[in-house]
Amino acid sequence: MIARMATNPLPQFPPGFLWGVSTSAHQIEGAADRRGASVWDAFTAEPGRVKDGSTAAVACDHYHRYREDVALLRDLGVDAYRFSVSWPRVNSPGGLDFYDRLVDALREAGVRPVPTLFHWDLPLELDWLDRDTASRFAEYVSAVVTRLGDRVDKWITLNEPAEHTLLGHALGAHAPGERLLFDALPVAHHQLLAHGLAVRALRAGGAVDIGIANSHGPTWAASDRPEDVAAADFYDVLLNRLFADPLLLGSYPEGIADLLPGDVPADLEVIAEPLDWYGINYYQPTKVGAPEGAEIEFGGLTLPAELPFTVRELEGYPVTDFGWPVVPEALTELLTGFAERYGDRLPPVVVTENGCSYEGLDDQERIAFLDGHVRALHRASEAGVDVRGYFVWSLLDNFEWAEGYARRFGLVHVDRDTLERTPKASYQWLRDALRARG
Ligand code: IFM
Repeated sequence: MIARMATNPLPQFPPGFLWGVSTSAHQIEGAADRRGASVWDAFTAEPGRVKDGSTAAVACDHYHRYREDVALLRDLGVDAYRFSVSWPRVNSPGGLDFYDRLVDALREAGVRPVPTLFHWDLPLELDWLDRDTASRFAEYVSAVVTRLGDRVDKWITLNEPAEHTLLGHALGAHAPGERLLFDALPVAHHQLLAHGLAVRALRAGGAVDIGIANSHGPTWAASDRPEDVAAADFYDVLLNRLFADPLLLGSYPEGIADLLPGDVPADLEVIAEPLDWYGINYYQPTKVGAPEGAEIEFGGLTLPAELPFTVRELEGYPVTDFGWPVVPEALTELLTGFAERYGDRLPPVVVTENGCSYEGLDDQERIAFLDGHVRALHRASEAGVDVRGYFVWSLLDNFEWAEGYARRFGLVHVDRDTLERTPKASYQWLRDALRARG
């Protein structure tokens, strides 16, 4: 049981540090009748794919209620709002008009818009196994920057290509529901290529402040046994280095490039376009051990026996309602480890997502979680990591992918029947803390 928190002021970060909150289009917008279908619409339509059988057709109806949500952001006092642009909506007539209105409303409210250009809702007719999807992405990005670039000055290309690859294409737990295991590697490569092409398209459109939101977490070996250490190292490659090395070092971890299609050295030049900042989504560390020769169930996933590792329960930490361990100090470890590994190739870092799922309006556990992670981030900053921002996931309770609406990550409660928004204790805490910072 986590004790009730006192509202301490937030630690002091260097000037210009951005406080923000994050959401994504498919998880909050609704208005599915005003956009084309995405892989997630097809996936949720298949019985048994989403735990509570729900879909995101209405979600939080943010499409129609965005003014109310912008007012919540203004009252919260955040500097920036990270949302995503729905590619299938942009492909539909008038689709960009919505983002035009949203960006204007945010600017009027004094909140900086920070769009993410892909957060998993791939147009249904496209497939990341197909290399051409990367070029299609760059065309779509050009259309978005042409329309919004006069009012948006901070951009994110992709959200968590690791999860989209691993959960969506390797393990089949997310859309498009493919279970290709290591044959999913081209999906990672094509997303990274799409990222590089998008950076070029954004710069050609005048953008100057470009990053990505990659998910990362420390990997802890289950023991010092060489087989556990080797398994943990392999997992670290899959979750962390496969997605960071090409961007920051211009190379893939050993052994990966041979498994990829196309002219990989030429693609790596595109992928490694310099970034203005590097976004990290952090939730938890993972304990990894040697394979045990049997299928295992972990965190709602079925991990096949042929994987060269197993994921183990991390004991001795409090857990969120989702069962995720709460380990703020692993955020410090992650960031100092990144600074060590990538040195001066690592641009300034922004935590583009961090948050937790808990029930209830008096969400003291969320306050403790956020407070602990902000302090862990501050320790990384004091240790010399150039940290420039922190975004809470999420503003609203929303559609948590294969979990449906059962997991509540919001600072603001959303009633599933009426869609009424009610700020939680954590919203008040963050608002007061942001005000107290002066
Ligand atoms: O809801 C997701 C988000 O879409 C991507 N990062 C993790 C969050 C919580 O699972």
